[in-house]
Amino acid sequence: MPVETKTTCPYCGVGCGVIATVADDGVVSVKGDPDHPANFGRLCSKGSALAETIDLEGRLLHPEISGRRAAWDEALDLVASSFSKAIAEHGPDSVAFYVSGQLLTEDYYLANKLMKGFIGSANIDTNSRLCMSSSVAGHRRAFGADTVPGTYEDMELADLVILTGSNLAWCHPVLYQRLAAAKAARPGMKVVVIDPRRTMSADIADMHLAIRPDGDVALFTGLLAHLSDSLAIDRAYVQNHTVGFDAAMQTARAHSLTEIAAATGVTIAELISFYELFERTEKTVTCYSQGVNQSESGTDKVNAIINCHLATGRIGRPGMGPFSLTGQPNAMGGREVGGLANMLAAHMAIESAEDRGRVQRFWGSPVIAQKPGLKAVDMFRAVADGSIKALWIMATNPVVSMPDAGAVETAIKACPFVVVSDVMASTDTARHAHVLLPSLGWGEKDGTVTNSERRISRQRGFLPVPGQARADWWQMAEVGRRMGFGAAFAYRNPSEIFAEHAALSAFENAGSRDFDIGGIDRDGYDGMTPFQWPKAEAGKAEVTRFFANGRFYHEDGKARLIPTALPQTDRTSADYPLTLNTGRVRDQWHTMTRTGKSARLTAHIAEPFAEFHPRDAQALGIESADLVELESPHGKVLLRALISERQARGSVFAPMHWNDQFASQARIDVVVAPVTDPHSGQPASKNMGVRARRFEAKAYGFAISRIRPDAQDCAYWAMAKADGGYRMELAFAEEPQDWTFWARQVFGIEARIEPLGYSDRHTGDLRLAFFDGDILLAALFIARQPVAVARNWAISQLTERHEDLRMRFALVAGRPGAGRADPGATVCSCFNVGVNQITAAIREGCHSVEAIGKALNAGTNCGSCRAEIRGIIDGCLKTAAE
Ligand SMILES: Nc1nc2c(c(=O)[nH]1)N[C@H]1C(S)=C(S)[C@@H](COP(=O)(O)OP(=O)(O)OC[C@H]3O[C@@H](n4cnc5c(=O)[nH]c(N)nc54)[C@H](O)[C@@H]3O)O[C@H]1N2
Ligand SMILES: Nc1nc2c(c(=O)[nH]1)N[C@H]1C(S)=C(S)[C@@H](COP(=O)(O)OP(=O)(O)OC[C@H]3O[C@@H](n4cnc5c(=O)[nH]c(N)nc54)[C@H](O)[C@@H]3O)O[C@H]1N2
Ligand code: SF4
Ligand SMILES: [Mo]
Repeated sequence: MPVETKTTCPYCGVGCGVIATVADDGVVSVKGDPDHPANFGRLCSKGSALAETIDLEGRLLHPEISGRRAAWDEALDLVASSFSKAIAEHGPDSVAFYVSGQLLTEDYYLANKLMKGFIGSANIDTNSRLCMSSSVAGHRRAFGADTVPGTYEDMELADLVILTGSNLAWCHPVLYQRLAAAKAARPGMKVVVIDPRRTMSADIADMHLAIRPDGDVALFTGLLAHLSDSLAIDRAYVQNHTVGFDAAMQTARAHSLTEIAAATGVTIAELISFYELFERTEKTVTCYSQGVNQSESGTDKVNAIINCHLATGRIGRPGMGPFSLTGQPNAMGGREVGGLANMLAAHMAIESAEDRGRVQRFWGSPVIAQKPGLKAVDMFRAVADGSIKALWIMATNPVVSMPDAGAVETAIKACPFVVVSDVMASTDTARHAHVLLPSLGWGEKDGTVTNSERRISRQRGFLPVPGQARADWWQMAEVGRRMGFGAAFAYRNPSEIFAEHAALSAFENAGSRDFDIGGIDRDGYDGMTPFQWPKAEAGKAEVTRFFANGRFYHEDGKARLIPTALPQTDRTSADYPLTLNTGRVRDQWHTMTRTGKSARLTAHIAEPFAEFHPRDAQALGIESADLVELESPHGKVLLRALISERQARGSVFAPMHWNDQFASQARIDVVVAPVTDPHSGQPASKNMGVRARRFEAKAYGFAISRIRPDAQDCAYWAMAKADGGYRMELAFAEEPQDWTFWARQVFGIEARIEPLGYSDRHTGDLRLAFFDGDILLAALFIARQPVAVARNWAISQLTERHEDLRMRFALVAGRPGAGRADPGATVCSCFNVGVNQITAAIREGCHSVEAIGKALNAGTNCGSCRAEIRGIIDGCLKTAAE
């Protein structure tokens, strides 16, 4: 009998419920959980592909010490003794944990407890510093606590939804679909997208404001002034529940509309129509994500937005409110346990002696951290200057994701003792660990996560424990025990940890703190169904929104409006004249350690790229598919040029995902400066001066290979998983002396296998294929220009049997045989439908997303590609009309 397990998706903060089924033969399949209130059965492309990412290829399956296999006891003893020694010799602040919003709440709770209550330092910070900390700081300034007031349903109930600095269609796809469905059902609803790029999210927008980088403070400060001029202020709410209105207003009034237009790059006409729309629409939700948080003015952006909602009393009521969309599956859980260096557990404040005393009493701990610890960027600076002697990195890959990643890598390499807990054996960070600890991954581990709307759901294991992997909480508890804190870390399972976490949330609370889940069913951990906090009392009807009736968490119970001065936003200079913006693509997750395993997900975008406006590209002499070097004072990357009108002039966009496991030189954070927001310490990952230059390649290449290629001596390579093997893009500054020899090395071809080849001295074209009987082992296509071979067709040859010589020659000719059209780059990853198939269907009369769905199935499963399909249709029809 197949066994079904209800669990939660391990990717984004939407927190979709997943049903995983293990069939009798052990094969796993996943589908959306129709009963889960985040997704009601939907999943996006990444969630739908989860079953393709749980194989054991590349997994770390046993502890390692300095690269050799070790027993758990030896590894844990070494970690505990190294940390204890550093603390004894240099004090508690000489050690640090760098953890992650992808830990489960139980793991996170223990890491925080060990560091703040037992080691006695607050040097625990997390990748949430790079992600949500400006929202946390903004919330705390405005509300007195890190509270997200609204719920997902508010986005469906609103008459106006503003997406600022959020590419919802690609980054919170199921929420985007809920929004699109609500708008389709109620066409009067308006959507405004505020983003320097015209992203896929703009597909459903009534208005797209192509804001200048970091223009948000100006935009919302201007809005506040407009609301006051047009008498849209809710005087009673402001009077009864807020402080600081006059000061905020004074700052807002300091700028004319002309100044706001200049600072935002948005025309006065557009500004007025946006401001008037906001003014007249009471039910407004403003959603924001990294375009807001990851900025030198990130916290001010958050407060500038919240100011407008407080001033109009549009908060905490159905269909209204500011809404911070969290990125990671457990960014919220991490905030609940106080995983940031400047927080205490259960939303208590490290600055407050009373709170510190309370947490210490509850834990019965020997010490409690007295002051905030080092925030991520400062933490790695302290690693670099030698003041951190022992560092434990868990569930994050800072050598890829931290700004100034080159310096971070150097710091980690020089650190006397580095522990990395990960699920994968080789990552850019793991390669520098002294001790590597194998963790349980999704589908194996058990615990809870909290999504963007404060909903706590269970992640449940349904797979056998692979090798010697162990849960992250267990690793923390074992080290705690070995450091001499046995009694406080004697947990047998995550359920006991969760019960303690819930009890702390209720401890001496009585309504004084927002986070209270004291009312959970203590025996119900295994059967827990998703619930939203607060849940102070068992069984009581849930209050799912905060602040409709005031009652904020500052001492006087009032919210704060914060004056937000216009920041300096231009980071370009004569030497670095372009603005670099970085972010995400639809089908990859962060540093690709998991999504990079799925050929289907990789097919959407298989290479790292730099996206330019056509006129900038022209001025730089860059053509589509050229390679381009991006450079800042911190470092350099080499990426494929992508030219599109979606990009604003003067700026370039590059994805954050690619790293040394997948490309030669594409870690974009090597280029990003370690500049941070002064309030939150969050890095400004989206506004950076760079210069771009076309890369002169002597030759370009494309290759497919049955085994993972080991690229050598080439300036550029980018590798991706493909059905039946790997695909690789290549470029050479110098041509190898002997292509056949080169190919044999890179693709591991035995000497007995003779190549089938074709070369044209005149054009420089060269093709080589290696067959073992009728099986294709590898093929290499070389040209002086970017190689024009049909990629998906070539890849399909890896799973084809090449029985006769004609078929083998067709491959070397680099052309699909008769009757075998090339599907083109994948658009729909659920049904593997390529762009050429879609354009063919459009030519045959399918002029809507629905018609394409009927003809090709594309867009009918997860729906993540619907915006792209619409774009292709619009493009084709426009071309046809011209
Ligand atoms: N597919 C996919 N989904 C993900 C993730 C992933 O890796 N892949 N990661 C998850 C995580 S951890 C996070 S944090 C979220 C992030 O989700 P998002 O924040 O939606 O994603 P980003 O692409 O980082 O940035 C969003 C947008 O901000 C815009 N932007 C840049 N500068 C500015 C500015 O000054 N003002 C405004 N208004 N906009 C600006 C960018 O052009 C970009 O389109 O995604 C989550 N979901
Ligand atoms: N330039 C630029 N940089 C950015 C961003 C940006 O927009 N632009 N975004 C920032 C943001 S918002 C974020 S959230 C970060 C994300 O950056 P990271 O956190 O560095 O990225 P991930 O790839 O998610 O890293 C997670 C690691 O944990 C491992 N892992 C997976 N599951 C488990 C588990 O259960 N236990 C353990 N121990 N390990 C596990 C994975 O294999 C992987 O190595 O990047 C930040 N960096
Ligand atoms: S939207 Fe996609 S990635 Fe996010 S939780 Fe849902 S299925 Fe997972
Ligand atoms: Mo994030």
